[in-house]
Amino acid sequence: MKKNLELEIKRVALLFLEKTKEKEIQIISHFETDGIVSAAMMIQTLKELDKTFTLKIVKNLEENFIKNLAKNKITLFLDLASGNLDDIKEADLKDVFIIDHHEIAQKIPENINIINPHLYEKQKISSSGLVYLFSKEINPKNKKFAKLAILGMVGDHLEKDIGKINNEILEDSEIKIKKGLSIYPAARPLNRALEFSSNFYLPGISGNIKEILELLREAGLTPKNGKYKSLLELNDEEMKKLTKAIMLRKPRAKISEIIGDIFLIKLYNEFEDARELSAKINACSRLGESGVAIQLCMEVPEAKKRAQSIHSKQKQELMAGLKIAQEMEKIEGEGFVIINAQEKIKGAMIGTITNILSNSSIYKEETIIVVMAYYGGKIKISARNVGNLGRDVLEILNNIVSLTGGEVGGHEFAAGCVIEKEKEQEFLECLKKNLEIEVIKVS
Ligand SMILES: [Mn+2]
Repeated sequence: MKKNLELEIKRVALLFLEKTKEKEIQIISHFETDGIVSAAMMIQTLKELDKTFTLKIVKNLEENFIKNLAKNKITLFLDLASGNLDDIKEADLKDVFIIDHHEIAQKIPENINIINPHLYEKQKISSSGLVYLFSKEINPKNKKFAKLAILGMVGDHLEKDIGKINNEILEDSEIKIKKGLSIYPAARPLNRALEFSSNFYLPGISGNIKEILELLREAGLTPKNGKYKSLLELNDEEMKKLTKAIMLRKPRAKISEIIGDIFLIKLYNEFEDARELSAKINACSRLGESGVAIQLCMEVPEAKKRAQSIHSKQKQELMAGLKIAQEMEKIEGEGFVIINAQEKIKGAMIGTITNILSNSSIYKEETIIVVMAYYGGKIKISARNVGNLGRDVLEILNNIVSLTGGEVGGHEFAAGCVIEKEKEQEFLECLKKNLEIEVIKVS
């Protein structure tokens, strides 16, 4: 018999309350937005129930970490663990609960209660969405957390395909939705946002300051005291004009990529773009300050400034890294460019930098951009196609890593890998060969 996700949440919530009557809970959650938001909702739910708990935020779940967890407590995993069922079984933990939306890789052991949409009609829902429904089941008053569930949904990029459950959560939440261009960062002056957008590519316009100013003028937007409005400050009329100007110029651009919903979430009594909040949370976590990220979600007064300054510092570092990437010597060929930044740019940043470069007009469409940088004792590599056109970069990286060793992830127009440091030259040689061979083939 096929069970229903919502009924299962109800059953597991009741069981959880029963099991935790006299036992301490240890919560383990993931360090990015979805996990942080899940943890923030869960600890507030448990506090109100007067439960005793501990919380650990981790980047990934390792076998040794699982082994060392306290056996006598109730263990609750959020936004992770679906792929670690064998390790959890080995660790001999007594009572385990998992609320997660990642693929289930192994057989579910008997003592594990798992809430995971993959077991049902596969709805796209974030872990925070599941935690939200779980919390609301425990106490209907927890409806107040709905905005956090939406933040987690945006953090996991699930906002383009909102299903039935997410729609219900949206209805519970008091958030504002601004329809229109989905430029990010939406809070930056438009000329700057169009120049350095990490999600929005318009051939001939993105990154091209002269064209951007011309486009803004056509849309009737002029700077006031030398400053353009941000996307969030546009009124409906201005948004329409700007959208029209962009569409007229580039009829080839996909509408779904250009227009979307911007979710504005009220934290500390101010509405803020969920993507920006998510970036703040991730900036804190990456700096090892997950505690600040959680406090931000709980609207603890001290956390607001701290998160803001961490995020600003990270943005400055990103801009500096982008400048280095643009100015340094590159390996360029027909249809590709390789930037081997080594220690000059932080490995954690190259994904975003590669995104921005591929969304600018520096390189023509179909160009493959590969950025490499040292990352701990290893090398991190990020590859993109300008304009989401051209060869499958995931396949290219897979081919090379099958020779050099390493781990690959991503999809056809955006992929990345991590390799050992001593493989740097071998990787570069293989990459060049791979990219050049294709040119000979097509010409
Ligand atoms: Mn997630």
